[in-house]
Amino acid sequence: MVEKTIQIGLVGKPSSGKSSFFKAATMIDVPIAPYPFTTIEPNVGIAYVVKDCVCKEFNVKCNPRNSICVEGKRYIPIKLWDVAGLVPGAHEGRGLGNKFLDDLRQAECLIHIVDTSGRTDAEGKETIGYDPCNDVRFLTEEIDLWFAGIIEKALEKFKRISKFSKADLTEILIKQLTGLGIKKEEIKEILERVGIEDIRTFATELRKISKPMIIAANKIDIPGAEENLKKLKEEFPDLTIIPTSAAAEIALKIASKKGLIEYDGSSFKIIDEKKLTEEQKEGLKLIEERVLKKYGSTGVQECLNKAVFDILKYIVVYPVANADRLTDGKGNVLPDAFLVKEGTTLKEFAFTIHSDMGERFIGGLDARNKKKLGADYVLKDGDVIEILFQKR
Ligand SMILES: Nc1nc2c(ncn2[C@@H]2O[C@H](COP(=O)(O)OP(=O)(O)OP(=O)(O)O)[C@@H](O)[C@H]2O)c(=O)[nH]1
Ligand SMILES: [Mg+2]
Repeated sequence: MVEKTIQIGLVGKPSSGKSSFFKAATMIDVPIAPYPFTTIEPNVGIAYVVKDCVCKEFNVKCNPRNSICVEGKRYIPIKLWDVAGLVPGAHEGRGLGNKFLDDLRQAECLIHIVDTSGRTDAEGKETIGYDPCNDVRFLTEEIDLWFAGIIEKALEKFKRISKFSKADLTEILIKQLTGLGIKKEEIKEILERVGIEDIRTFATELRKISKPMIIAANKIDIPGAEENLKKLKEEFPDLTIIPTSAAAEIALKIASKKGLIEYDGSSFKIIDEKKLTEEQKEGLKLIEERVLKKYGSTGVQECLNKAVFDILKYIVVYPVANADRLTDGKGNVLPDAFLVKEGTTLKEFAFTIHSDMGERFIGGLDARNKKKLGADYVLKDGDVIEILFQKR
């Protein structure tokens, strides 16, 4: 199987809470500290997006292979990247520069972790009354300038080659931009629409299609953050902005792991009051009041789900080898949950499972109604499908 794992990058200024978000989502212990540039080398780990599993509807007990099912919820793995902090002027080498963003070439979407408390400045140093709207502006600009740097290299190459032989700018651009997940047609379209005379404009357009960004308005638990969240929403009405508290999510997950609380993602129950210290009780009370009751959750899982399902427009499809029994060849019930792009056809899906399956494709069977499906059938979210193909 050549299933490609979706990759998501966490970006933001130093101390905004990228590593905290990473730890909250992956439960991998990484260094977290209240001073800038705690992270230098990137961290990469597995996080999950969550959707209701179809096992409930089919009234079966599933045996997931490529994913996990907990109480009727399917957890499907994605890859998360936590990188160093970006500061204004990073493209000129300030801070740690922006070279490390090359680790994010494969990321399909970026989550910009913003410190909404207003208690850190543009460089991640402690302050008061800082306006986080600044961070959205400068970070977008730094990402654009990272793209512009890559494009500039392509242009230099084009000029160099042009001196000796005929050079194809589009081809060179495609090569330089590989890994950024940009299609040839998209590059051509932008070249026609905005040209490349102004590298910045070209870079911005490319960034918009290849690295959509959502905002995690983090540290929402800190007093004063609520007003800043309002400001962010007013200033950037077109952006998806989700209030988060990475610190609260870490605390809740750890308390749940230790058996101190039962945590279901939106609320918690204390298992035994006596097991908790006064400090722990106080901490949990604050999380309840400032985060869960106000915003419904810590927002960490919501960010990942929004990025994958709403922004990138993936749907979940369950391939099975037997549409009656809902099993794979080994008898596992609903073994795999695949993330596929909205608009994917059945035949394209067959190819992503296995090139052999695509080449020998005959058709499909919808496990819900046993109807036959053709090559051009467009997959729907929650489809359970047996793919029929010529056996060797
Ligand atoms: N109150 C509160 N503090 C947070 C939250 N998220 C992170 N912090 C704190 O903010 C500080 C910086 O967090 P990190 O996760 O190390 O930030 P970072 O963005 O990875 O920082 P660099 O690696 O230096 O770029 C730490 O003291 C965290 O405990 C949150 O949601 N609420
Ligand atoms: Mg960090």
